[in-house]
Amino acid sequence: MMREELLRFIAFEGSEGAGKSTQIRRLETRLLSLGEPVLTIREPGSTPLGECLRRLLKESSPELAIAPESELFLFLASRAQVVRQAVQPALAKNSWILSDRFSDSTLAYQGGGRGFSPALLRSLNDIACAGLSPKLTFVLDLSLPEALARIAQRKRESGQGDRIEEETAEFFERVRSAYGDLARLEPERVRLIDASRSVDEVAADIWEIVSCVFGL
Ligand code: T5A
Repeated sequence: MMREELLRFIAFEGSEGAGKSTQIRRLETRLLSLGEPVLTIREPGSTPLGECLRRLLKESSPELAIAPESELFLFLASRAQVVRQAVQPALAKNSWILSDRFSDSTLAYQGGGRGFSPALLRSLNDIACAGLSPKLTFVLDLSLPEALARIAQRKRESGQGDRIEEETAEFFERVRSAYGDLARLEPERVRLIDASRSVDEVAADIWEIVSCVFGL
C-alpha cells in the first residue's frame, strides 16, 4: 500500500453536468505542462471491462431493467477492476491520478439516491478500492435547475442522454445533499466547490487548493 502522504490521487465528484470532465481536462493540462506524469480515468470505465459495464449502466433500455442491487454491484465491479488494472500500477510509479468520479459517487447515488446504508456501502467500497481513497476530492456543487440546463445543452450538442439522467428531481436533490454530508464529515479531503461560476473561476479555485495540499 502507498504511504498516505505520497498519494497524488484526486477525484472529481458532483451531479451530472456540474463540469467535472471540463475541470479534469484543465488540471491535467496544467500538471502535464509542469512535466508531471498524469493518469486520467473515469468511473465507471477506463478498463476494457469497465467500459463494457459503463455501456450497460448508461443504457436506457426497458428490457435491461437494472435492479438497484445489480446497479450497485456493477459500479463496484468497474471500480475493483480499474483500481487493480490502472490505479495501483500508476500510483506505484508516483503518477498523479485524476478520477472522474470514484467511491464517493456510490455513497451519493446508491446511498443518498437509492437509500442503501452508508455503512454497508463503505465496506463494499473498501473491498472494491483495496482500501484506497483519494487524497483530495472536489465536489462540484450546482443547483438542480442549473445542472438540468447544462445537461439539456449537452444533450442538444451530442444527441445523447442516459439512464440515470432520467431519475426524478427528488433523487438528484438527495444525491446533492449526500455530497454535502460527505464534505461536512471529511472536510480535509472533500472540498465543496461552487460550480455555478465560470470555467476559469472554478479552475482557479481548484488549482489553489491542489497547489496548497500538494505543495506545488
Ligand atoms: N454513478 C457513477 C453512480 O450512480 N454510482 C457510481 O458509483 C458511479 C461511479 C456516470 C453516471 O453514473 C452514476 C453517476 C452518473 O449518473 P458520467 O457520464 O460519468 O455518468 O457522469 P456525468 O456526471 O453524467 O458526467 P457529465 O459528463 O454529464 O458531467 P460533467 O463531467 O460534470 O460535466 P462536463 O464537464 O461534461 O460539462 C457539462 C456541460 O456543461 C458545460 C460543458 O461545456 C458541457 O457542455 N460546462 C459549463 N458551462 C458553464 N459554466 C461552467 N463552469 C461549465 N463547466 C462545464
